[in-house]
Amino acid sequence: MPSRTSPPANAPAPASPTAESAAKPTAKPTAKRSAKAGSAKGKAKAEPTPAKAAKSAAPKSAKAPPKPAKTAGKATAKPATKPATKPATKPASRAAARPVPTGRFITLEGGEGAGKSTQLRRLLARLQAAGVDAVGTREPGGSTGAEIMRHLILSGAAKPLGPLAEATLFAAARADHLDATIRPALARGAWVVCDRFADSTRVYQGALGNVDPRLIAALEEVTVGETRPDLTLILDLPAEEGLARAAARSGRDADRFESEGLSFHRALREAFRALAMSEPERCALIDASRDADTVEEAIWQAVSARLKLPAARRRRRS
Ligand code: T5A
Repeated sequence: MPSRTSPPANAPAPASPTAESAAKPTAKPTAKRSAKAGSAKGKAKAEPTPAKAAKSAAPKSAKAPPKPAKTAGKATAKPATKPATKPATKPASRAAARPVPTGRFITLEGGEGAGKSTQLRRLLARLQAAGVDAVGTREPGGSTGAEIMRHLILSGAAKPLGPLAEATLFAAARADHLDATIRPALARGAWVVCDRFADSTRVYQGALGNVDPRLIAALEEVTVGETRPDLTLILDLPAEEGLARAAARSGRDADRFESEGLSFHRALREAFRALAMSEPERCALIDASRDADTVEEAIWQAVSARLKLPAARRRRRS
């Protein structure tokens, strides 16, 4: 378990007012997720699979079934002077309001080479050390079918068809990923950390590809539905830095989107920043130009402040 220290005192300030310092707890889980847990599809392997080892670490509380509602029978045993309706209805309504056990859904977004994959691994390790059953996954990909589509899209084979076709391909891959990997994990109470998600379609195909926003919204509605992220960490750094990092990485040629020009990547950064500003409750803008340890700590602060970690383990760490 990486036990990392606080950021150095001279660490640069967060990049914007919505950045990690805006630790406004928004801990409400995303509303009723239409989980298709337990389906045969749910057994499909996600890639990458860094979180397999964490399966047994699920906090008991996350899996505990809701307590049964108090029975209305008690009310009838009360003296006749007391109205029977109050005790009979109150426990029932409390039971109805009790949430179905569900995990949390965190997404990492940002431009090329921003450090999403690096930080996903680090966040998973910290969540697991905090006693959370945490699963790492990515887009495009994360399920058998979606990984096939990843290859198709990132090879550039679909580029001649245009951004609208690419948006639908990303959406189709996402639908499979949600059904096979994300929803089953959330339904069992796991936390899912995903490298890119629907915001990438909004930005790459929507904002930059000029695909009609109504189509982007409709695709999101149909594929994502209620499985919206509880927290989106947007890693922000100048496009030049991100591209330099991606290029310095050995053993890999530039893919379909990395090979776009600098102006594309600058516009990309601005679109992600605008997204963070437009949804501050869900999004935290993280200054990703700092060293990896400092970025990791900033992410951990944002996650701890906005989502409720298992209390006992969290106290032990501090
Ligand atoms: N896409 C995706 C769409 O257009 N629409 C969609 O709907 C979706 C879902 C996916 C592509 O698909 C597009 C967007 C993408 O172009 P990908 O291969 O998954 O392609 O690529 P990216 O998601 O862009 O991820 P990258 O692998 O390029 O970059 P990361 O994950 O952001 O960065 P990472 O962690 O691999 O780091 C890059 C290098 O920098 C170093 C790392 O060691 C590594 O060498 N690094 C740092 N160096 C200095 N300081 C730090 N803080 C560092 N952090 C990492």
